[in-house]
Amino acid sequence: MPRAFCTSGGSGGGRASAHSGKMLGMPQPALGANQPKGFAMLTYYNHLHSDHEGKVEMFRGALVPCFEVPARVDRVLAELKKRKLGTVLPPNPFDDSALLGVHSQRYLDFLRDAWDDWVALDPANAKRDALPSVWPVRTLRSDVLPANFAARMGLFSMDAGSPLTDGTWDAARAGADCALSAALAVAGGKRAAFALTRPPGHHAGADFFGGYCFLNNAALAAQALREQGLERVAILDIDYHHGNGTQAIFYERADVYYTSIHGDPSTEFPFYLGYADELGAGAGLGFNRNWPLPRGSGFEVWHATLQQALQGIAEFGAQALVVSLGLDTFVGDPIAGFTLQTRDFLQVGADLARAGLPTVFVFEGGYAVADVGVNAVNVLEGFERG
Ligand code: SP5
Ligand code: ZN
Repeated sequence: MPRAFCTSGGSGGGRASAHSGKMLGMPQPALGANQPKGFAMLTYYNHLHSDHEGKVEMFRGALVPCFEVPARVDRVLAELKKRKLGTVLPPNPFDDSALLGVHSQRYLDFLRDAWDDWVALDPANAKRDALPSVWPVRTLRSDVLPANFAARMGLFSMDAGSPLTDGTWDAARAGADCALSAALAVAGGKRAAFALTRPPGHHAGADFFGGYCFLNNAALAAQALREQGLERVAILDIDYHHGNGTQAIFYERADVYYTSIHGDPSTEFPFYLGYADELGAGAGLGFNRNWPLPRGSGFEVWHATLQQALQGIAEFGAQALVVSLGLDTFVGDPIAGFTLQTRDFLQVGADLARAGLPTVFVFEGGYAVADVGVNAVNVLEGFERG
């Protein structure tokens, strides 16, 4: 079945002012006096991000230091301030019920209590990250909630690379507030807003964590835009890794279009999703589009692919755009394989601006810590310059 084309394309005919706002837990009205309309970037900064600080992740049979570190976001914040790119605000608080449009109740209950449950196993665990070591793969049951904590960790996760720590819930929860705040600002008339947060989100599914992600911030932003009345929302995922969680959350829906440019999953994390033949299912058939590229791809091919992804978004007739902004496409990234240069990110921002859509940027990956601030802010500045 072909995509349901809506030729109106481009920006905003159906711009919903913050009407009805039926999302559970959404404060109303969406915008306060401290949230100016207009063009300058509005950044919602997760002030609790450093509460989540994993020590180690499993790699090739060894526990190695985490790549996903607090300094990543510190660098972006410092660069935003240095270049005076718009306003930085703390997020507005939302009730936990605002997460239920994306995540399952039983996963949220698990995640909220996981650290206490881990320490209850053994007080010495307070000094150790929690990592899963057993999973319910094919033929095993995932409908029964195990009493055993290790078994619950496996039930609600996809890898052993995403340590759960003392502050994981608080940090991820405040990050979700940043994404929801950014979405409401954009629904209320801002051209663009940026959720500057970690842990990242796009690998997290409705009921699992993994790939350093716990709550799916981009999915929460897209769902919030829908619930604010925007009928067609597109998610463009430009992290090096396929956003398996985001894709899965919207795979059977026609109202949220997911498209991603990423390393070929046959060799790159998350391995088990992200192929070009994944086009959506049921009502969502035709509303998912993947652009896997070989490890080693450079800006020329990446940039040409971006134009194709943006064309898909225009043909869908998106009224708003959520960008999963990973900077791990950078040539210097320690865990990824594309070769984008720092200057290329200015061009990426300009291309995104040409889509002409109200845009929520959500910070995802990018592990070249010394460069991630400049690279991220280059995208935002390129966008603002248009
Ligand atoms: C949000 C995001 O970008 N998540 C990426 C998760 C990737 N996890 C797998 C990392 C594999 C680490 N490989 C280490 C290579 C060291 N040379
Ligand atoms: Zn990534």
